[in-house]
Amino acid sequence: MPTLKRWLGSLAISAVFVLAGCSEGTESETQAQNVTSSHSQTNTSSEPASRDEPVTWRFGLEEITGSVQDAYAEEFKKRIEKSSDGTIRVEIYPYGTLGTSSKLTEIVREANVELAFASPGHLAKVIPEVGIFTLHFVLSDDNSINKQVLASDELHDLLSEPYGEKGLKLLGIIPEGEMVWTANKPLETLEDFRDFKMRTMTSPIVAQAYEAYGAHPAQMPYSEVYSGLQLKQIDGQVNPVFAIEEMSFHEVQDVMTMARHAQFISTVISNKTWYDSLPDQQKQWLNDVRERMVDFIYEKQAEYNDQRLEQIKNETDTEIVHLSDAQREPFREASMGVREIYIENTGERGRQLLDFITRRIDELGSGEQNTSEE
Ligand code: 6CS
Repeated sequence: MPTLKRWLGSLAISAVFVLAGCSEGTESETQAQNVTSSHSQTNTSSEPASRDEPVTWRFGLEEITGSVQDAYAEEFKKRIEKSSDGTIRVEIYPYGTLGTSSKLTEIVREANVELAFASPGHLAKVIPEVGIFTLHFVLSDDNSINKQVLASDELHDLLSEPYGEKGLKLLGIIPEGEMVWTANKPLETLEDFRDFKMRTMTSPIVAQAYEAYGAHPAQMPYSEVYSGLQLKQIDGQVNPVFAIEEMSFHEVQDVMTMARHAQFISTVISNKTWYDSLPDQQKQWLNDVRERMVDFIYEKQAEYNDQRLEQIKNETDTEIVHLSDAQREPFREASMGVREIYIENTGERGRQLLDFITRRIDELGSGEQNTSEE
């Protein structure tokens, strides 16, 4: 019973977090310290001590084993270990072993872990510009268009300064699937959101998106969502299908509403000083691998989301509601004010990011090509 197994996994996450008395951003240092102490025998500097002692890159995930982030990290590990002929080893730390998303970012900034996922829904607390990826109705419904924009050098260049100022290097912008609302009723109109307690990730800009719909957003870490739904502390949550299935959220919710309002986007980060001081050869392996993994992860996330949707349809009586373009329109209109809040928070850099993404999505959507980026 894979669902039960995964649920036990997520129960273990909650237990670890509750025992550690942590919440997103206020968690004790203990779990992060464990990673350094339990690997005190491992060479984590960038220079291999000898052929017999490879360097180790630790990779922290915000998701459990079997997730999209896990698929990325496993493939990254395979490719880096192969390119480096075993002189680099990658150790993967799934969600629950190091801490919440905010904690992961913190330990990468402190250089206690070399690589991690950092999703904008949490990371925008630290880097407000990255909140661009949490805005609704910005990206295209067509992921081949999103890929051309999100993997472009121009977008990475616009984000590298905000990441760099926080001691981080942006290594990849990763799609994880369309965001889907879950609740015990269909969410088809703004009226359905009135006074609705919607769990969101922990950055204020994500919560503002749901305030604009009339909801009461409740920001909480991923590990607390299942129990929050079960105990009716929250009425609903939003995540891609693969995550809804593997975290068993559909087991405590009756309806999934697909409004195609946003993609779940995550980013891969490293400590900037660590990255800058990598030997040229290692940096090249890293950059070659991450560039070549773009197609892999677009395909993999689609496969995971499609498979898990089929599983939910076949194995549960979850109701699945698709909003029509006409039904989406009031949400699109209500979301526009949040773009102004984003620009107020981020100034000129945010405006440039928003202009760049919306312009490129429009151009590509209307068939225009900018050959300098493709
Ligand atoms: O909802 C969240 O908090 C999380 N959702 C996913 C799909 N990945 C990581 C993130 O922390």
